[in-house]
Amino acid sequence: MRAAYLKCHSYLNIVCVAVLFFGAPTFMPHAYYHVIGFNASTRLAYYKYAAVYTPAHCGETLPQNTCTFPATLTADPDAPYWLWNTGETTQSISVSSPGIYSWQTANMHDDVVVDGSFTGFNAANPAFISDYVYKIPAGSGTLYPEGAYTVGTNPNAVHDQFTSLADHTNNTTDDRNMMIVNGADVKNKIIWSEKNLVVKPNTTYIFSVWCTSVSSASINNPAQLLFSINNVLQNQTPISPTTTLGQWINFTTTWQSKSNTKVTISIVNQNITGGGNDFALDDIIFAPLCTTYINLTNTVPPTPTITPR
Ligand SMILES: [Ca+2]
Repeated sequence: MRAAYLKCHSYLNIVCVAVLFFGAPTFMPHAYYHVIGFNASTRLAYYKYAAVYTPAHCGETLPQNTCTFPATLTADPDAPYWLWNTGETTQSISVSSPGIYSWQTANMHDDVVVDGSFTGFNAANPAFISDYVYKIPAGSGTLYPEGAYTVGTNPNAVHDQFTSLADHTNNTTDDRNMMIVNGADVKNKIIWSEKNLVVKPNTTYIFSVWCTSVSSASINNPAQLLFSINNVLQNQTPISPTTTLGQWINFTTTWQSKSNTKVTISIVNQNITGGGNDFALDDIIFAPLCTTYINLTNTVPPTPTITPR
């Protein structure tokens, strides 16, 4: 590359514009270059690789280089979640040494759940089945008694003891729906299930759901949820939504499809106490697990000679 646009640190008292390089080294892709010094008499510019910043896509192996540490590694912002091999769960992480890093997420291109965000919910033809009784939203008494659900945008609008809170999807268009549930007093009733979803054999899938409690009574008595795949309960210990109302918590479990080409997935509740046990579900995903690797090296580039225009 013979020309490059250099980003400048604002504290440098130089004019940084498009600079023509003669004999400059090849620049690494996906990296920002920062001018860190300029000598007017020799017309030499000194630069360095800044923090590596490359949204990576599912399944890729990315060679990346930095000459300074710590470096920042950044995963695809559109992924539903990030789990780094360092144990961190933020989109970007800071690392202090070369090595192979990886982040794991669900490959949403192959998500098999139909309308897991409830955005397109159609009461006349829902994409899922439930043992709970569906109630048409009809004011603050809608979700009486226990064992009922509806789909809507505000729990408080369908139960006077539920709180006002927003869904997890946070989409800017269409309905911001969630599944709002008044927990039943019978164990293992299916809250939500989709049947005979087509899956790839010999593939690791992730089953993910976001959940929150929706009533103050649920702070001391939250739901106790279990994942079921092909009628086999996955987690031995029930998982409970947050005790902070409106704070969405993600639960996941992984499953190896082996020779299976179809799968039935369900969410059931173990809590049979009526007071509390009120919750909402959103953004249910069943998708192949995907790991993206970043091979981070540490090479100091040679200093270029520049000639101003
Ligand atoms: Ca939603």
